[in-house]
Amino acid sequence: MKTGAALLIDSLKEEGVKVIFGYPGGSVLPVYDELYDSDLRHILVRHEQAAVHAADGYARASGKVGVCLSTSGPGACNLVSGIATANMDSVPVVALTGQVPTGMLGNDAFQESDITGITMPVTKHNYLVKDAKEIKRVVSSAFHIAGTGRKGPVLIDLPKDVLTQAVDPKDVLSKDAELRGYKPTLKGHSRQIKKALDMIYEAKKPLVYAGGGVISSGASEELKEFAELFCIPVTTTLMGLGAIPCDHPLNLGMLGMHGTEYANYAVTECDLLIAVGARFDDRVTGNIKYFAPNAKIIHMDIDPAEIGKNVCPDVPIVGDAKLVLSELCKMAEKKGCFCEPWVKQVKTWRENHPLAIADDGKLHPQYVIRKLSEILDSGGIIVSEVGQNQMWAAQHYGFRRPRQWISSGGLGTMGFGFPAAIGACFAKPGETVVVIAGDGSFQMNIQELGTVAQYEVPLKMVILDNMYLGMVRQWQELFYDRRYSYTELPPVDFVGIAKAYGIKGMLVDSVKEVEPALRKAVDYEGPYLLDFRIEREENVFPMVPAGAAISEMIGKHCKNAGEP
Ligand SMILES: Cc1ncc(C[n+]2csc(CCOP(=O)(O)OP(=O)(O)O)c2C)c(N)n1
Repeated sequence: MKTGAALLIDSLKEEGVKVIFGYPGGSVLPVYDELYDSDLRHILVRHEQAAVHAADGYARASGKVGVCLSTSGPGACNLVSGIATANMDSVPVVALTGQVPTGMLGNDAFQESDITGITMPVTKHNYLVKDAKEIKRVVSSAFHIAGTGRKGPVLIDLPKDVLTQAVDPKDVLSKDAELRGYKPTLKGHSRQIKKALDMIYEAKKPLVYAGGGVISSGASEELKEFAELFCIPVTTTLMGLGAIPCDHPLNLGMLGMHGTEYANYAVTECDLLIAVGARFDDRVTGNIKYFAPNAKIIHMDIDPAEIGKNVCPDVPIVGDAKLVLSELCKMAEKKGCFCEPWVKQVKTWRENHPLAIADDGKLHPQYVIRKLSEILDSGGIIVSEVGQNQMWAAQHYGFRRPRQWISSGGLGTMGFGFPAAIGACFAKPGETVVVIAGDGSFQMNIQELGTVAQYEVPLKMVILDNMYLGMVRQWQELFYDRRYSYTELPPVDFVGIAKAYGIKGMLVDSVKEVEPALRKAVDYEGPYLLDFRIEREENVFPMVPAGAAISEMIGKHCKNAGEP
């Protein structure tokens, strides 16, 4: 006989799980008891929100499904922001939650919460298991759903009596990932692909707009091949950074609210927009009425629900980006650069409107990021928090490959970056992992310094410390007449806090210290925290004000990045 908890551990191992991030409590004690002598690695975080973000970071860095575990009630509820974060960015996570015994469901029992009900809108799918015989089947289906098609989080709620229920192995329902009604379309329709090709041949000013779908489908080689085949410039979303190397001649960097000037001009001028694994998010399109106003649109996406949601494409193609792009390349007859004047025009924009960085002897965050990029030779894994720090990192770090950039794009969850970076360290043990944080975001999950210390996670923590909730302050400066309502934060001795956990750190407040400090942190074997006291009222430019067209950027190519 085997208990439900033992079957759960067996099933996780069968799915190839090596590490899970979690936090115990009464209703999951049977699972923790099984973990006690299991060779599955469990990482004890300090808050359940960190467990799900760590599982998410693990998934984004590795391409595998990340797993987290919590108890019922408050533990499960603490997962919600993290599940919603993974959902918005289509990240494969399996969240396991304990639940009160089945006989008490619906009674408002101690630590009961209807977590399947609560997470229904923010999971790809969820399960409440009522019989231990089903555990294997449910776990295998959950992994299949999380990691295929448009990826996403799946929650499995496990009542305590199900975890303790003894089952005869012969009664265990066999795992069966063939789910009726769940069949993602992977191959693009050949007639649509042919139509897309005709449209590409007719275009004079084509542009690729690549999103996170390219990264999650592992399509970046195909994207490069496709762009090079026809010589089409590529702009990426925040989630698509790394899909094409930063120094590729056709790469225009990020578009949208804090995108490069040249990418936003290119979108506004193009006559054909080829969206690949991107969802026309409002942070990208600005006022959608003026987004790509002259362009026909080809939209490739694995999720049919994305097609026509925000824009109506001329050619929709439902399918996996990797397969669709390679099919496009295969079916192409006419190849080569047939839009030379356009490519030249884009190049001129790029040369004339570079991203600005001030050179006045003060400590600017962009400089810190560029130095980091230089020191790591644009390598490593960069995880950001949310706010200005995120946008500076996105703009100024030179990403070369997919899964090198991890950031909460869709939900913009402060407190995501630090635990997600811990997850990335477990996913990629040999890599240098750096979290870039604002002082506000870092304090949202600062307790995870305990996890970093306990497991000697060799994470490098870079805090761009402006003693403000910087991005909100920037909006108050620009759109609320500098009325800084509740966005100032008092100085914090982050180095002292790190020290209290036994972690090394250094405060940096001058330009000349930046490079040696970064080198010291990177060369150090264990975790290291750097607190950069940056120019307090630095802004992120260019910026498209909310509701404006993306061609209407403020703070354009001014030498001093501090002035709009
Ligand atoms: C959980 C959560 N609460 C509130 C916000 C709204 N918000 C977006 S950016 C930001 C300020 C971030 O400040 P900080 O982490 O110090 O970074 P900075 O912008 O200064 O780099 C806030 C409050 C959010 N994104 N997430």
